[in-house]
Amino acid sequence: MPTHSGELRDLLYRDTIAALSSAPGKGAIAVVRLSGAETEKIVRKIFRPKDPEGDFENRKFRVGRFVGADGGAFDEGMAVMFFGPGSYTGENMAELYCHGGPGIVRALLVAASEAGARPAGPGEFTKRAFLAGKIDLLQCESVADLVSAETRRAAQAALSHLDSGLSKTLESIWEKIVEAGAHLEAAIDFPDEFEPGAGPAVQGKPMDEKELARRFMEVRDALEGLEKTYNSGRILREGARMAILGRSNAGKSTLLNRLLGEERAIMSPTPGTTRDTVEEVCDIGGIPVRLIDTAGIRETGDPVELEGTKRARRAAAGSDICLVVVDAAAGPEEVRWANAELGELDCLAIMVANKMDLPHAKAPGRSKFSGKAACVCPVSALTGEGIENLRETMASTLIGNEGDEFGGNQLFLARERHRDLVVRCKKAIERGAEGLNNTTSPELVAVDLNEAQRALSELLGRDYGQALLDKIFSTFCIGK
Ligand SMILES: Nc1nc2c(ncn2[C@@H]2O[C@H](COP(=O)(O)OP(=O)(O)OP(=O)(O)O)[C@@H](O)[C@H]2O)c(=O)[nH]1
Ligand SMILES: [Mg+2]
Repeated sequence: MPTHSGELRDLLYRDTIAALSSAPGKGAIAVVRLSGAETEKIVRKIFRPKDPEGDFENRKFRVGRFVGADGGAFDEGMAVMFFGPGSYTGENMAELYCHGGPGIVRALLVAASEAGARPAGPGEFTKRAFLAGKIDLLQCESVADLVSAETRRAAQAALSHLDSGLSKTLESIWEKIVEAGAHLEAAIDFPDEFEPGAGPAVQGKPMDEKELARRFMEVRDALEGLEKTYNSGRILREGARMAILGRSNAGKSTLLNRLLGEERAIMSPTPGTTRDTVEEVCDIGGIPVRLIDTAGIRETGDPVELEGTKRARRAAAGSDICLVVVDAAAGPEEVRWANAELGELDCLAIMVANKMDLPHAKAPGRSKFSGKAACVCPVSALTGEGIENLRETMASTLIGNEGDEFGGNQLFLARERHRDLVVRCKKAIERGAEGLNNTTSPELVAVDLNEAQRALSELLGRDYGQALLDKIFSTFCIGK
């Protein structure tokens, strides 16, 4: 991986940074991190080891006391050195473990600062790792995603990016584009040989226009496969919104409480109980889902209820999927009502046939909602029957199996930046393939291929500007 020398040199020789890496506030233990050329010198000034005869060894803890500029000790803890270039940032680094009181942390940061460190900016440790060529830009982004993952599954998706899953897939696409570029270049340099079956020998068999166009389409399909994973990736990273809609008294609030496992919303036999929307995040099959309980929809002259109904529709419009709750004991008219009243929402829906514990309850068979097929989940929000199946249906409807396409690695595009660049690359490849099929001059096809390469390059962080770095790292925690 290339190092990014200019900026790196500045960073390496100018300053050593320090920051609290654990969460701020009171805790049992806090971790302060340092990185930069002066790290060891600073640690020796602010940490007095219990075994003064010993010395720092790479990645080995030492017990001792933290001291301020006046030489007074203020805490007991541990220090560990990570010597470059094998460290996270590639520079000399240290982690100091102190007791997690805000007073101690402040004193330790002041001591580090007085000894020559400056406070780190957001994500500056990871930025240094990037500039030192230790990790690529996609991996940097996955570090931030890992830190902010709300569920185990979201963390797994981020981890697969950190393990270079996405980088490797993109690298293999890059290589195919470079190979196609070499053949195209040869066609430009030796135009007479750009005939079917002829052409100069470029890395193995020569390629004619047809073969090149076929290769272009292969690349295009791979990019499209990646693009398709975006919605699922976004949902895993940012969470999904799911409004619970239905007629008054269908059991929406009871369902919300059942899914949350706590009595969050008020439930009652009186229709019109829920007036305003009630939101809560829960883990559905590893996906962070914001459930929004809404006011029941019914004809009413009550202005508060009318406003509640408006808010319910607004919540539905901003949702990834809606749960349409119907009272299964109220007859088939309930489903017709749901379609008539909510059909204009035009959103993906799961139909929840509630109150299945009642003697006359009957769940509708396959259902359509807003003209689209909708899964029907028979449940009893009261007893919990069918809730596990509903959870599974919610998870599979939200994420599907797109992530499995890449060798079962659960690879997802999780950021808009990634999706946009994949689409830009795909479009350029499509234009190139079209050019080849229409026997456009190879020079023009080469322009498209260059554009595809530029997009991939930007995605992999080989080609980046300060603005992009600032944007990415500004979302990081300080200390990461
Ligand atoms: N038997 C049975 N009763 C249920 C079930 N779910 C909800 N109920 C009852 O139906 C009534 C209405 O429940 P809520 O959860 O308040 O209904 P809602 O859809 O939120 O109603 P609004 O907020 O008024 O729109 C309450 O008396 C619940 O106990 C169920 O699965 N089985
Ligand atoms: Mg309610």
